[in-house]
Amino acid sequence: MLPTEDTISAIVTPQFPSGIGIIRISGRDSISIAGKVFRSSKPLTEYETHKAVFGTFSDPQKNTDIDEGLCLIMKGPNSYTGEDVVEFNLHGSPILLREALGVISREGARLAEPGEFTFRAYMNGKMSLTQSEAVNDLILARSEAGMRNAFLQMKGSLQDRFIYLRNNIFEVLSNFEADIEFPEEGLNTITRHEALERLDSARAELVELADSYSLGRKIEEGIRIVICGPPNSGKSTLLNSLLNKDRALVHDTPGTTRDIIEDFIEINGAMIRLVDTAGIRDDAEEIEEQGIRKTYQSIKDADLVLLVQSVDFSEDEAKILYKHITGLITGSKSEGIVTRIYSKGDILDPGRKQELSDSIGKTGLLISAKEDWGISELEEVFSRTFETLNPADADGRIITSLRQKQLIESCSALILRAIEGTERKTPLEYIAVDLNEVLDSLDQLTGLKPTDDVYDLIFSRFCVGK
Ligand SMILES: Nc1nc2c(ncn2[C@@H]2O[C@H](COP(=O)(O)OP(=O)(O)OP(=O)(O)O)[C@@H](O)[C@H]2O)c(=O)[nH]1
Ligand SMILES: [Mg+2]
Repeated sequence: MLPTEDTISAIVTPQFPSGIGIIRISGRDSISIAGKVFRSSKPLTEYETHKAVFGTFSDPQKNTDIDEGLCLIMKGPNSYTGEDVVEFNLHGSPILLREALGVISREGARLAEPGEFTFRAYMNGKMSLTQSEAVNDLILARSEAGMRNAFLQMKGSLQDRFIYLRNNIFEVLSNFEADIEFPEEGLNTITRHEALERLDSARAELVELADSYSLGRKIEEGIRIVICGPPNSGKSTLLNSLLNKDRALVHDTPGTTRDIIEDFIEINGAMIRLVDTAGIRDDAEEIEEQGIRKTYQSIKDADLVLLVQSVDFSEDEAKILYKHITGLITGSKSEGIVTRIYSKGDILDPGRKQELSDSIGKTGLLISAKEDWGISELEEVFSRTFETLNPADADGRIITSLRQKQLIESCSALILRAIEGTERKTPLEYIAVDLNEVLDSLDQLTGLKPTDDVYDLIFSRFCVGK
């Protein structure tokens, strides 16, 4: 565990040339250290808290001025960390900022470890563990959906649910304990039946939360959309067109793409991982064959498969391929996961184009990557796929941390055992043990009961300066 008594400091903005760069100091000596390195019209201690002060940042030992800028003093506990915090807004030169940080550290502030400011915020009760985890998710968010989920969790959406669940279970447990200690006195305020109902609903919510993890990963890592089909059908051209850049080689030789090519786009707030694959055919040579095996694996892992076939491709062969591909996808998700894309629509004359478009109806999509039509309709298909995966009312209650998932799963397993025990009329003492363990796990989740490895487990993964 890191010490929390000393004063720490770091550059908190990215280190490349920019308009402004910020250095933060936190800890009990932060204002006195700031007073040694920053000159303004009156001593820093005489300013009110949360007031920006203009002045000169200098090196007191060398007696040289380094920069002009603002100094913001935030006295604890009304600061990010809960301690006295000082932030300098200087010019965003990495060399200048490093020199200024060197001066601050020489005057007594230790260089902060990754995530140490947020660690202190947690240790000082400014935020819970789930909120701290959300801070990092917010910084690392790669899509609007991820950002929104993280923001709501940082504001406490998940925390509130855990507290609600804890209160519910605590009440059930208190009733059971009253029954154990004073069985004659009828102290319990809720019936067995009510207790069971509460445990059931707590468990249902925990199961839902644990299940949201796979969506949480998808929001962070992107939903997987796999482009597959026969060689030369225009898969790589479609990839490039969606990405708006020349990511993959395109050539009229069948078998141009032999390996998996991945890239990301954000569409309507959703992060999408596009996967281009080697064309599928029977008579492939050995290297191509290896590529096709990778294609099959990608299809199995996909959230949506685009089966791309040129409009002049034989419909009989296309049907066989469609069957083959849907056959690769097992389980409940095979429904509606494969969308047929009829590519190179531009090679058809207008009459034939209309005819084909009518016959496809809603079973697929006619596009031309060359002439750039049908692409926005395809993007709408992506958005719909994301929406079906991401229920709109789940805002802020999609978990993204494996730590949380494991603790939630252990809670729900213990509650299930308590429910079964209650139903079987197991002695309440045994059930109380399980419920106590649930409370313990919930406290580890929220951080109410800090464990020794909490810094290593959570905060060390943050960037320096957060
Ligand atoms: N007319 C027309 N030609 C296209 C279109 N899209 C792709 N092509 C052409 O079709 C050929 C094959 O394109 P690719 O994108 O390399 O096809 P692929 O499916 O990735 O092929 P493999 O990687 O070999 O499996 C190239 O000559 C492209 O220029 C389109 O929308 N219209
Ligand atoms: Mg290709």
